[in-house]
Amino acid sequence: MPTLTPPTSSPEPVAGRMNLYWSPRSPFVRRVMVTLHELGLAMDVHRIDAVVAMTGCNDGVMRANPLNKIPTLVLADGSVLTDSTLICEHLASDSALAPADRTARLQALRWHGIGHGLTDLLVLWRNERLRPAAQQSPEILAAWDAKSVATLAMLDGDAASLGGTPVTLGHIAIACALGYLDFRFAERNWRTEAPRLAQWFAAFNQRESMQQTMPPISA
Ligand SMILES: N[C@@H](CCC(=O)N[C@@H](CS)C(=O)NCC(=O)O)C(=O)O
Repeated sequence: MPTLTPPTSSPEPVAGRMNLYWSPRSPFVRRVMVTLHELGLAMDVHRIDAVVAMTGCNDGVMRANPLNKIPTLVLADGSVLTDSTLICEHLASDSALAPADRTARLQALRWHGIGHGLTDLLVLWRNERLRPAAQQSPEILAAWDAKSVATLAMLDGDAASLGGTPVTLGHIAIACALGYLDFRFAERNWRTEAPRLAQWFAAFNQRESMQQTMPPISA
């Protein structure tokens, strides 16, 4: 497998380039990075390492994005995009990742929405699990469990379709959500719940874009 030179990285934005507020552990950032790799644009982005938390503010991120979220993409002309879905759709707008055909596009959007929604749910679920045990809500934890089970079952039914269509932003969003399940919910063994989806993911996960964006093993 060829080794790609990683995109440049430093604590400060570089004028005249695309600058991405980035972390290797964020599944939302990963979706943007996979999209950049699939488009052959990964080398064009300057990464700015950003540690963020719901419980605080990162001054550097806040200067670009008052919502304090990553990914935040600052385009070469200084325009700022503040949400992974918007960023991916902007990057892919003239490419096959966002098909022009109406039916294919609708399917891609649907998968993009479900993949993003599953990621959202998993991140919130993990945040709840990180709170002191006495402050965690058993109702919320049970509801997220039920919703994730239902989402995986739905996606398992779409596995043949996912495997049978060219790669879109939807495929990327679902793959990044499943990658996050492996990263943060390793004990769950989701593959027994969704074996056909697991088979699709095993193949998709071999793509260079996925391999180059694996989250680090350590916490
Ligand atoms: N809807 C946003 C969610 C991004 C998000 O929540 N990112 C987390 C890191 S994984 C974050 O920036 N958290 C910091 C905060 O909420 O202040 C997107 O899709 O980009």
